[in-house]
Formats: sequence, structure tokens, C-alpha cells
Amino acid sequence: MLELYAFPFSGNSRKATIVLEEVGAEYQYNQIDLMQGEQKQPSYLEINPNGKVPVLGDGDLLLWESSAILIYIAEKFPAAELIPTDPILRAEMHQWLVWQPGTYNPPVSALNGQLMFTPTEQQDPEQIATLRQTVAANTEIVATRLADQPYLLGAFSLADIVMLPHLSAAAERGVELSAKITNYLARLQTRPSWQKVSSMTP
Ligand SMILES: N[C@@H](CCC(=O)N[C@@H](CS)C(=O)NCC(=O)O)C(=O)O
Repeated sequence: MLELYAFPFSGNSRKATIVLEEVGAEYQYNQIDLMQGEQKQPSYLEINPNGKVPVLGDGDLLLWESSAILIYIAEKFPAAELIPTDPILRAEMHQWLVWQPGTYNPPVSALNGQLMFTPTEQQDPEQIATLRQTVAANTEIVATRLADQPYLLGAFSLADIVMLPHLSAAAERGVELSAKITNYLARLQTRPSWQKVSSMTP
């Protein structure tokens, strides 16, 4: 059986959990408690030497990096049609799978750090404002690509899954979002995969 090593409040873990739910896979959820530092324990470092979640286990494979996990699962369960067949759209899907962790995620994570894990009196209002502006500007890149489509590549795909957790976090952290993005997010959040993932607690 597939094994997921993850933590319910981690956005990158949520991406992996969403794709497993979307394809209807049977999997075992192994919680790695980030609050207790379990991701740095020697036994877990043997699973992921980076000391991070998520990791997907499948037989001898231990796969880290959430975007790699999304592609692996989508390819293993092709009936879910989460990867476009058109080569241009497929190339663009890879673009979002690289852009989200590399560019979109870091300022969202920094906002989370300020607003969720820093005592109020130690928070830096200027940094928070700058981060919100950066995330808002990045989110408009998504809005421009959406144009009048319901999903980034026309049909629902990995490109939407990779965006969903951190876009949700951006909305929760007070980033100003255009109506197009608010509607897109609402559309994604109605999916049973998100309903399940967002209700999970440690
Ligand atoms: N690029 C990695 C990033 C993984 C990552 O940063 N995971 C976070 C949780 S969202 C983590 O494990 N943080 C704990 C730590 O760094 O100690 C991916 O996309 O999977």
C-alpha cells in the first residue's frame, strides 16, 4: 500500500494528500508531527534526509518533493486525468509545479511564520505588508492565466492541486485577492479532496 508521511497543517503535505484523494488511492497516512520536531529524528531522516514532509512510499521508492509526488501519483492513476495529454499544456503544468514551490510558496510561508508562529508583539508589520503585496502580485499571475477558464489549464489538473493549499493560506493570512481568484479558490475548495484535507487535524 502507498504510504504518505505528512502533517495535516503542512501545505506541501496537503498537496500530496489532495492528489491521493483525487485519484481514489488507498494509502496509509503516517503523521510526522512537525510541532514535536519528529521530522528531524534520525529514524525519519532515513526516510527523508531533508528532514521535511511530505514523503511518499511505494514499495522500495521513498519519494520527497511534493511536485514529484503529484506527478508520480497522477501517472500511476491515469484514469483520474490529472495530467493534460496536450504536450503544450503538459509543459505548462510542469511550469506551475516548479513555480509554486520555488516562487509562490516562500512568501506565503514567511507570512505564515509571522502571523501564526511569531508572538504578536514581535511581529514586523512592515514585513507583513511587503509579504502580502508580494503574494498578491504573484497571485495575479495566476489570475491572468485563468482568464475566463474555471481551472488553470482549462480542465482540472495538477496545476490547480499544486496551487490550492498555499492559495488558501494566502486568503487566510489577509492577502488581498481579486474576484477572479476568490471565485477560483471557492471552486477548488468545494472539491471533496479539499474538504477532507482541510478538516484533518494532528
Ligand atoms: N520543496 C519541498 C518543501 C517541503 C517543506 O518545506 N515542508 C515543510 C512543511 S510544509 C516542512 O517539512 N517543514 C519542517 C522543517 O523544515 O523542519 C516540497 O515541496 O515538498
